[in-house]
Amino acid sequence: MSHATSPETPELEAARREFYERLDRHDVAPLWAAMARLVTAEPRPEYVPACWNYPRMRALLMEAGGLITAREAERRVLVLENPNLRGISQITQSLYAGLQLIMPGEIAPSHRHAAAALRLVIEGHGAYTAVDGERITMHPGDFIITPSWTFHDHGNPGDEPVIWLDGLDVPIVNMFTTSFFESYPQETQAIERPEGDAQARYGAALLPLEYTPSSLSSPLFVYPYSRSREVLDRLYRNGPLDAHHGVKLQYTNPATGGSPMPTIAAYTQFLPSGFKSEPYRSTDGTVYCVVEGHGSSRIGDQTIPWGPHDVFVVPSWCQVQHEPAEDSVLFSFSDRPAQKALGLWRESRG
Ligand code: GTQ
Repeated sequence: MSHATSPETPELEAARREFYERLDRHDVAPLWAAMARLVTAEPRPEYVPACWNYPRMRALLMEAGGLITAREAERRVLVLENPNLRGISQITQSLYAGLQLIMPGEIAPSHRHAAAALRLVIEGHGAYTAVDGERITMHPGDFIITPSWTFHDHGNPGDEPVIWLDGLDVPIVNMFTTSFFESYPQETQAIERPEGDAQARYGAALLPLEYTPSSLSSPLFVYPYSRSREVLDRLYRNGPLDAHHGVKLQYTNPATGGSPMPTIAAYTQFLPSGFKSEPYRSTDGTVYCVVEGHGSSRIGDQTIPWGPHDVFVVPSWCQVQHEPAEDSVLFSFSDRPAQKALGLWRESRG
């Protein structure tokens, strides 16, 4: 390859240059000039570590609340754009993230799309998301899914603004050119089952008799924070603590044990005061949202401080170490199940 870039004679160099120009006119290019950037020895993310400060984001969201209605916007969302991927609505090269606000009395109309979405409720009470015929009341810390092609609408019949983090696999869907979108004929979808039906049917370590999954996604749409917080607390007390992750759990599809949706995995983790995690990296670039606590994370060669509801991103194969300044809970999501399904995922401890 060095031969290709340093020809032996000026005649050869000129001949090559003339050849490459002719190739170019035929929509052809020499692999040997592209090989090193095309097939890299290890992941080379084009996006960077970054953090979005929640108090600043909240103020901007509230401003948006005075400038556009949820109905007019369809979704009133501030998209978290990776500083190195501006203008293409990506927080990593495979994931989208945004902060959504719904004001008291508002409705975000029902629609469905090929892209799968998750929500992490950040603040406010009294709003709901309806998914596939069932309404879910949102509480801070709750993890909610809206799988691919399920109708979903949001409403806030309460009296407080409600804000949540959206995570979607839009860049994956668009990479495959498989995007579809459809509006529901009415503003809100028909309610077919009472609230709590899915939780009772699938969320109690029980399943309907001889249940066979009819989709690749979890039939359970909400994973309440009250339950996961209690589990984190109990597992912390019972130990042991994982040196790289503290107490870290993955949300699952109760019918399969797999991830709640085929493209995105989500995690919750407890980092006790005084703990410092050992260096870790994996190929799934990961979006974190601080549920509780303050601290900082060393991401590559940067130290990023974080507080409640801040969102930060750890790029693929970038070493991370978390250092909480008090007992902290981090929610995170990544495209790990998609990578695993394709045999690509790797991790390294140390
Ligand atoms: O709530 O349905 O942040 O469709 C982006 C696209 C949220 C949603 C987003 C969406 C939604």
